[in-house]
Amino acid sequence: MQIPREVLLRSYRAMRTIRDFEERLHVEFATGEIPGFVHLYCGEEASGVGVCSHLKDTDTIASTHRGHGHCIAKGVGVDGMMAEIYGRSTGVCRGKGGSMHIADLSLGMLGANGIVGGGPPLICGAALSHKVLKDGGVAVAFYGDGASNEGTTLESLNLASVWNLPAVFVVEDNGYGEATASSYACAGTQKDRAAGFGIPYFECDGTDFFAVHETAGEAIAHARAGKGPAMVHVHLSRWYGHFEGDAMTYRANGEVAKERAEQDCLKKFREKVTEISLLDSASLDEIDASVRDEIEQAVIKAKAAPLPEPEALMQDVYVSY
Ligand SMILES: Cc1ncc(C[n+]2csc(CCOP(=O)(O)OP(=O)(O)O)c2C)c(N)n1
Ligand SMILES: [Mg+2]
Repeated sequence: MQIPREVLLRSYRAMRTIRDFEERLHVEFATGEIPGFVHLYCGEEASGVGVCSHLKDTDTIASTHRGHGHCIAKGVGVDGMMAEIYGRSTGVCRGKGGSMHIADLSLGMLGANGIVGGGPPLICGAALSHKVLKDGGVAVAFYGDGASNEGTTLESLNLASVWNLPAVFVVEDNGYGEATASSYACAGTQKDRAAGFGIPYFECDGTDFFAVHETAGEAIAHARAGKGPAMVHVHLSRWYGHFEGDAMTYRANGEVAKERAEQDCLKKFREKVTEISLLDSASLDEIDASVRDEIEQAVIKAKAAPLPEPEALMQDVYVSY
């Protein structure tokens, strides 16, 4: 499938933004200035971006505890995200959510989620709304291999299938749930699980933007056409610990270094697009420089922003209709 130039440029920018955002957070978190927990998406960029490259603002996604990449891929601005992670009042959730609760409903980003397996049920609700309202929208749940074992996820697959919902289940399989290998913790296969609920199954290399784009495109088109849910099993790797501070003693020596050297989605993207002259290096270099500056500014602005006022504590607790 021929991907338009502006989609390629936008997707590269989104992947580069996620990478730089995460690499910078890794450094900033170590200073102790960032409250709470941070889980980095570094290494998994092509998945969120490849999937979201098919979505509009009116489509819905639900994310995980490792949610920064999904937010950026769905168009949430880095200034508001960085401020949120620093707990500042200028944050996208006014500094009250932090890393694991970034949401922007105006962009169809229902939120990062500290509850493993919390996204799939939300997506059934969102997909039911899309179906009832007949707005042509699709709802996508990103979840991990660990979350694939949660009852909530399996119930959601069932519900989405029996209600024929426009829902896409994206299993981001990075091989580990915390320190436990998925080869140990996941019985059977994701493919068999999808088949068990009568759901079409797709799978792809999550370090190759083009593979994710093509595969997710088919799954999303299936759901958008009213043919019911689909599952996309994305194989990828996380480059940092489960959370910032995890010593990763459960990974083999050199495992991550090898993945960084050989399976870097940004390097693969650049090699492919320049080799077949879809884009030139200069345009990619320009994006790199502009993103570097954007992230730098986001950190400066977040650090300078005020914390929420005490009076804000009870605001936004309940929704008013
Ligand atoms: C319901 C629930 N159970 C357990 C946890 C603790 N926990 C947080 S992340 C995680 C592992 C999730 O693994 P996976 O779904 O593969 O996502 P990954 O971290 O690999 O992106 C666990 C067990 C939780 N947050 N929520
Ligand atoms: Mg995992």
